[in-house]
Amino acid sequence: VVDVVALGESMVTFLPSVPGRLADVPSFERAIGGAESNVACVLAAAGHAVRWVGRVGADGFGDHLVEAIGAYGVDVSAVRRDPARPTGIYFRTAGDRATDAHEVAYYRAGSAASAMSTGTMDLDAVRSGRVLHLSGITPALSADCLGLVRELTARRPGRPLVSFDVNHRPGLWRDAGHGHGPEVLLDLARGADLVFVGDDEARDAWGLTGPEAVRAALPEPELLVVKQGASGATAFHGDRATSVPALHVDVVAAVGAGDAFAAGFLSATLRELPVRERLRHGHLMAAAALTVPGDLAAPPARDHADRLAALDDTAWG
Ligand code: KDG
Repeated sequence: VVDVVALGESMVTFLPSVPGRLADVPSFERAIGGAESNVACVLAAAGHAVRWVGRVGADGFGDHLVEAIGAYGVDVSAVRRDPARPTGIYFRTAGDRATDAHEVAYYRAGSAASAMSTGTMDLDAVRSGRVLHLSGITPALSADCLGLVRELTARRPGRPLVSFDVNHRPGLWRDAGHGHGPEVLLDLARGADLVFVGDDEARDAWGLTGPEAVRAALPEPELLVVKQGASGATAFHGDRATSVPALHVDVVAAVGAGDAFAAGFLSATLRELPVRERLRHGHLMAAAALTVPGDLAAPPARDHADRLAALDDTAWG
């Protein structure tokens, strides 16, 4: 039995050789990106049975994604290849250490993944896990992708536990003619069982300030995790709230940290650990991702992470 199925667009990512404006970077190093497959890779590295479902082109970049994600131990057998559309790619600059202000240039409009729909995906494979992990990036890609995510977040008996990371990408929604991002994302989040959202996203998208305001607007999910950047995260479980401070690390690049956090929280959720330890596993995985330039870092081994997560509050204070 698959623990987690993650569905979404993965892209070949190009990381800059030097800091500075995109216009000035002379060369880039190839890596892999994609919020949902990042979650899948971290979960697989942490010892879970994971499947990533997506669409890539019948091209070399598609081959690379399937091979690289597969090499993490993620099942890629349900990934579809599109002979007519390319694999999405993106370039980014190195963030300013203090503000993490960086540029991102996507080349993904009309990509193979933007043609994900209820008709082009194997829905049995998509629903084959205990958990289905989705994000708010997919519905921004096209009307078909939005339709697919609506179908997967519809509350139906027997569906997997639906995990949804809001991942608001204003740049993608600005170009999308099929919906207003903030409204669509709130609506989709209401259909999920477990929701991750950053307090900055909730403020910018929904005008909500502070974790309690987010919970008041999103009472439906059984678990709601509001990430508060460097200061920590708060999980609402029913009407109980649990907050855990984040680890203080020397940040190299924040990209991928939210995905690693989700993977750590999901891993501990699958193992039915207490909510406080789920948050700590999220922070531990995020700390690993924060300290490397790419999206993905090798996560701490499970027994090591368990020991760290079980330390008392004075260690985590
Ligand atoms: O969370 C990291 C992702 O943002 C990155 O890999 C690219 O999936 C991506 C996106 O659509 O922004």
